[in-house]
Amino acid sequence: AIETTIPAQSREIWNKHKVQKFNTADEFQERFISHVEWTLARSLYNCDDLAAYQATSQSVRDNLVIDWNKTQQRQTARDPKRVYYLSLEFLMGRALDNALINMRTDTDVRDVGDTDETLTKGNTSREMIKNAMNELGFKLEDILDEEPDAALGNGGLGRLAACFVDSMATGNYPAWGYGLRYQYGIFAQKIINGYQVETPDYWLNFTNPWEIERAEIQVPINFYGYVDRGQNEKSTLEPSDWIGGERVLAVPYDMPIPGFKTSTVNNLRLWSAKPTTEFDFKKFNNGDYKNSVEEQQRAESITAVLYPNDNFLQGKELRLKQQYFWCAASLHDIVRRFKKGKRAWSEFPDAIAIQINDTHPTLAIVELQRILVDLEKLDWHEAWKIVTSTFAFTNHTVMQEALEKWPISLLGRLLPRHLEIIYDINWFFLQDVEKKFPHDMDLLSRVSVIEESSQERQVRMAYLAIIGSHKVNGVAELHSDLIKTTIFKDFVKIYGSNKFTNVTNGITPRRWLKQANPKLAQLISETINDPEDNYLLDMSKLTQLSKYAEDEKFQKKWNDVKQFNKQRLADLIKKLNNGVDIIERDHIRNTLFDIQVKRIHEYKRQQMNIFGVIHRYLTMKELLQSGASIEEVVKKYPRKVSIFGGKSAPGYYMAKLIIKLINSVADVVNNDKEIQDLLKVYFIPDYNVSKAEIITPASDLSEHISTAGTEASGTSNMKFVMNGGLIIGTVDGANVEITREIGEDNIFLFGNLAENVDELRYKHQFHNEGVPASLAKVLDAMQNGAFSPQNHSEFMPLIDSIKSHGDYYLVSDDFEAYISTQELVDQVYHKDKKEWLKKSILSVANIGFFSSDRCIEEYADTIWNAEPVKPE
Ligand code: T68
Repeated sequence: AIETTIPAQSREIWNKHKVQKFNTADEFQERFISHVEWTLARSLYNCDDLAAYQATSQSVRDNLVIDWNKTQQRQTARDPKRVYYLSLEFLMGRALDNALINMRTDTDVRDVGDTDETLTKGNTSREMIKNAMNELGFKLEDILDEEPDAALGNGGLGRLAACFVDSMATGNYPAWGYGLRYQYGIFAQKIINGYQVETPDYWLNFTNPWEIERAEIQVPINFYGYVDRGQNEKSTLEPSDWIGGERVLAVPYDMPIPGFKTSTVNNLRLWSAKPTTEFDFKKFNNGDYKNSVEEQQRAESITAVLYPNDNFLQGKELRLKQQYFWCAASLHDIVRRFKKGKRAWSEFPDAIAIQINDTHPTLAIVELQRILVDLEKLDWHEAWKIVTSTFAFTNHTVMQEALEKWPISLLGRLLPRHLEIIYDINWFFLQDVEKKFPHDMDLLSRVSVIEESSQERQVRMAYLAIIGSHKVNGVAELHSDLIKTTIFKDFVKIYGSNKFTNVTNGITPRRWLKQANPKLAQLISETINDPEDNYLLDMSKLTQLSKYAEDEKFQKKWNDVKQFNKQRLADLIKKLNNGVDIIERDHIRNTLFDIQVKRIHEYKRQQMNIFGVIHRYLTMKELLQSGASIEEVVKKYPRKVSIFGGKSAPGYYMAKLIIKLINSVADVVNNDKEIQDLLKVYFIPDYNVSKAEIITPASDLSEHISTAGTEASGTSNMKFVMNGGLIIGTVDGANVEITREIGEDNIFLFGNLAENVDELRYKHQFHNEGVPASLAKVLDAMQNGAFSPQNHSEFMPLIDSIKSHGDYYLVSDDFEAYISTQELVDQVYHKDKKEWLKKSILSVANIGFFSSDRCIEEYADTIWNAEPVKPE
């Protein structure tokens, strides 16, 4: 039984007034209006789209909260093993449309004017709300557009966490996400004169209807201070007092996470920093009132802003503060919940699994050890066994510059007790290693959590995460293999290879198919005769599409959906381009949409893509100048638009220069009358989740062309294929498994393999063999100012990186293969449309493996040992 302070005789009254979900359009409208009047204090006379969005969201949230409460009660009563997903980033995007798709109502959803016969049983409430909104005088599409993205993440890692909470709720897992409630998410990107300019993303401007503040919960978090072990020189392994210097409060904000076709609603708990109500009276009495208030205000800065780096470490003190603040608050919460069950500490790992999303939450490992030893007085080794059986660690990168390391001096000052614990963890670990591999001093220094070689001694967070976890996983097969043979090789030797495993990433088909591509979702559900969209839960059902791959009638419908989505993207581009069309309406149908949208990074090689565009442009011009007719040019280079999008870290010079180059090339190419609109280039500013929902369904081709071995997985590759786009890509990350699933005939792979990268880099370092002629043509044009007439040297750093600085990302090694593969793409797309459509259909038919539901099931079975808790 669940505890309550309400006396038994009062229950009847509570039950009599039990809150109810809206189930019909009429009930929704009533709820909507009451929120307009009571929650927003507005009325019929001043309800604009924004207010309508807020009232709709509040109404939907009411329904979710009812299920949220029931879910929490059910989970408390059944007391299953709980899963906690710790991630510094949750790139959620918008919530309303997703909630409408996922939300269940208690009874069948009754549309306006529905009769018993027309009732769609158990389908989503989206259509019903749409009609109900119409009757109220609003268009659902406009209302949805009012919602700001919850952009609390940088890229793939943050979006993965968002897909995971969706799938954990859908799979009925008793699982919570823990993160930070940044007041500013990832910056908004403006393009001014071709350059990226960052502007703040103050997403909480108009209050957030999706969050529930739990102001009554305030977890004190300490920083700095010193450790006290009394007079008699106790060991650091014994309970110690950490006397804190600075204290702030952590206040949780909860976001309901509805599962699809289930009434399970899970929780995403985001912490916000607040000053303590304790007040420095000494300062106050000295007349320093202003200063004592200012000190308090500083507390809030901890959760003010998301660090805008993807795959790069910026070792700032405030970032480490964020990490500890969040780890400590989350663990406090988790431990408090565990203690309510009055179970033995030894059962902690049977009750709880904690997954850490990259190394950002590694301090949670140390914090749990501290709680168990210092506060709960457990023996060190007993505590450590509990800790390591509880945690598991996901790695997302092999790139050196992204591996987290914190200077000892900083960590010891901010968290003096934690540093002691880290030393002791390391000491016991190195003892074990020494026992297994006696006298291997090299090995000991290689695997030590403390890096001694650099000028400043540093804590290697990834090693600490490995030592403190029972499983370590990579995010695609190739990547999981690579970490075992490269960065974590020594640890495989020490622990054996069973500790290291793979869980290939996935994406939620609710957002990335049903929500982003309603037309395709409808065609699929009609074709495989699945009106209730059960395929979104069992994506193997998509294989039924295979039999229509060559069916011309079906191909036409398939193509019509793609045309619709391309038109939708063209409309968005027109809007972003000050109302000016980039692609003429009539040409959309026979223009290949070639898209690369993702964070801008040298390893992702947007530079190679734009060099390819330049190559195409120059060659087209040469053909024309040598007297070829436009028809002849079109044969070789059919119509194409190259679309880019993505943010650069604000301090990443080369990435910013790549953005500028793309925009400069666009300027020249788009205004060149001679090539008659056969080639267009466009950089979509401020790429984010809600734009991705429009961009992804519109691709004919998307580019996933990282240097082999650098992209851990990639997830947009999965999204594009799920939406019927083909891929041009390298043999990297999840591209490998995508190829295995959809068949190598249905993907355009090219380039050197990961196993050859070291050798190629070595070659560049010691023998400058120059670049291939095709690339030289491009680089020469750049150097001659073809795209920077005012400043011929503007793009020299990009040229030098290839010609003079070792071409670390191997652009020159892959360029020719890239160009010729692009030409192959052109030929298939324009000469053999049927073949193209067949590839597209077969790709979607076989993409089911990449649902994040499969991924979460693998985590649950092989790492968490957790079971779903199904609603009755
Ligand atoms: C991405 N990593 C991987 N990191 O690059 C991508 N880094 O291959 C993979 O598909 C994805 O993770 C999901 O597994 C990131 O997105 C970051 O954003 C990041 C953030 C902070 C610090 C370092």
